[in-house]
Amino acid sequence: MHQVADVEVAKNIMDANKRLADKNLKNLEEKEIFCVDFVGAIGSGKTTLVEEIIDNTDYNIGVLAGDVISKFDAGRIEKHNVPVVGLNTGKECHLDAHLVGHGLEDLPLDDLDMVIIENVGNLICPVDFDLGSHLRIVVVSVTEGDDTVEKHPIIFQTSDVVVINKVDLADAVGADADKMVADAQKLNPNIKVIKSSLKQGTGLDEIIAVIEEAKNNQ
Ligand SMILES: Nc1nc2c(ncn2[C@@H]2O[C@H](COP(=O)(O)OP(=O)(O)OP(=O)(O)O)[C@@H](O)[C@H]2O)c(=O)[nH]1
Ligand SMILES: [Mg+2]
Repeated sequence: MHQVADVEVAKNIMDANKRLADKNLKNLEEKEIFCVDFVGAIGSGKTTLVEEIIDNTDYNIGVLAGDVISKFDAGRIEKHNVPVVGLNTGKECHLDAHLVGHGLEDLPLDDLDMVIIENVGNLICPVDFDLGSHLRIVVVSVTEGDDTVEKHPIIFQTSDVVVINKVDLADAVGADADKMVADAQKLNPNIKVIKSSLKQGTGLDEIIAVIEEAKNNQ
């Protein structure tokens, strides 16, 4: 009996989140704003990637930066002179569409053509929570171990692009980045896979090109 109730609660939460995600997407599309959300492991390079995209494109970008309790990432992004809202999840390990909806209210949407959302670092919890974006990019790095992709299949099956970052450190940590590429492609034949070293500047052009293409096809 208890089990049935648990499933119902989870289903209701998912349904409510989906409705709010659809509302966020409609709100963004009415203003012709493209939205990309970054998920990925803790420390994999999500904020670094957001910073690089801001600095290397001409889009009018606004950012929603998710963090559990701090505003560290929002503070970093603010230094790049773009509007940013820090979203604290408290004890939660993921953003949800409700929080994102409120974050969007605090961005100057009329001045923007792109919104970037950085989720809390986690490869499991964000999976079930659509936020209303057009493109989901999952960022992992070789320093998490080259078995990271095969151990967390669902996030790679539900994302559009995977960035395998910190390839400059692959030899140092004994990780095989090409294994991670193959694992991602096996889990999701439709996923676009990009290897990068944001530290050394490799892979960034390809990531920006993928975002640009998705934006043009919006
Ligand atoms: N060696 C190396 N370090 C990198 C690379 N990309 C990012 N870093 C470093 O990795 C650390 C974590 O990067 P962040 O961008 O803060 O990672 P994050 O995914 O936003 O982290 P959380 O938001 O805490 O989950 C920072 O010290 C970055 O400078 C890379 O390609 N190579
Ligand atoms: Mg970050």
